[in-house]
Amino acid sequence: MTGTACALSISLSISLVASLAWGQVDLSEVFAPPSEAERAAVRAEWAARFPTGANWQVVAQGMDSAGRTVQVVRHNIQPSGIHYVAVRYPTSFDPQSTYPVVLCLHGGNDGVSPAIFTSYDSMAGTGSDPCSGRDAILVAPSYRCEPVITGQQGSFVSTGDCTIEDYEVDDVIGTVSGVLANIPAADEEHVLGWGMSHGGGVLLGVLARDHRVRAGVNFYGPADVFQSSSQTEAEGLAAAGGCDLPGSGSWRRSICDYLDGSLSLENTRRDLLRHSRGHFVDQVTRLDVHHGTVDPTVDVVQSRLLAEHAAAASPPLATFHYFEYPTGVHSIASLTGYQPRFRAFMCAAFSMPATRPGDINEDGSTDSLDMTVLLTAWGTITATHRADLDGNHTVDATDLAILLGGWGM
Ligand SMILES: [Ca+2]
Ligand SMILES: [Ca+2]
Repeated sequence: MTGTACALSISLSISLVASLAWGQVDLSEVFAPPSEAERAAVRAEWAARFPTGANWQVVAQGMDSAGRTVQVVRHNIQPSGIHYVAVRYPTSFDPQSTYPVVLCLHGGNDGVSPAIFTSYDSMAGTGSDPCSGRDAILVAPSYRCEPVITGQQGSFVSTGDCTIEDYEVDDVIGTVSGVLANIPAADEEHVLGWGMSHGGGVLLGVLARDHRVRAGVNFYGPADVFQSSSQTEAEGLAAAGGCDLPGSGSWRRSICDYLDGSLSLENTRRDLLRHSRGHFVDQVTRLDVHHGTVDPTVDVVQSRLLAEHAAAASPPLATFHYFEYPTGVHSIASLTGYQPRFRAFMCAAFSMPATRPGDINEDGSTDSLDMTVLLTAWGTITATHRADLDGNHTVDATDLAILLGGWGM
């Protein structure tokens, strides 16, 4: 082949790839169900990422209208750098006492303000604790590259690359580490959370990866994009011929990179799986899910699939409920009747019993069911498996010893 012909051939093949990527394309290959090997690869990547916070510093402080202390805290999470979190302390906070910790995970990509605590108050009905008399420490982390926005004291923008897939989950895990290390009154046996939309999806990731967070309520978060409505949407993006999408949390951006030719099929599917935490719900202990049937932003089918994954989990989750709302759209207020359910969940979570040694599935006893889970996972190297009882990232003899030590309890 002559040099000119060779150059022409390369040019032709490049333009063919580009012209094939956009337009009327069939993305079935991208959205085919994930394999166990793909799940294991994502788990392994998550296991290598279990950030801890450092240099916890209060950078702003004030009181809300009820006299509760609200802080903005700056700490370091590697490798993103500086991360900001809003914290609200209970009424008449006693540092010698202990309080549950409630993570409040916002939707969107535009940051968070202490107003999310007021939203939680109205959801819970009577302040931060609807029933048990225990007030809570509320924690609202930003996601990397976003601000914590306060009225009078300005905005505090977290550093980091907001276009990295699913690292906002790392930011929340690092926040949990920071809270437990720096607020002695935080009750490590009662860390729970709720999130909406993007924050609901983040919550699912946190619950699957960080077993210190023992209970959560997900309002219409993305849970499984390996289904036809996501494929149809992606093919619509391809047909439209271009993307202009925000940063963190969007599987759609990975599709755009795939269509641009900058992301391989394997890596595109990996990104989609990182956003499809329904495939990891077998690692979750207590979860409630609320979704409106006519949600125009996150298709209700995602929560239906999440419910299917939860029903298939072995051993089953300690508690799981899925609530669907016929006229519900993409707002909590539109989910008519959610409040009593939300309050009941929070009441139960505020008073959930401490974990028993070796009780992997948290059903109240350490027995052959837990042994089966442990032996099935034997040798797994992971930070994300419930059977890793001592948290050394491997399911091994030390975990077996813990289980046997708790046998029959
Ligand atoms: Ca058990
Ligand atoms: Ca272990």
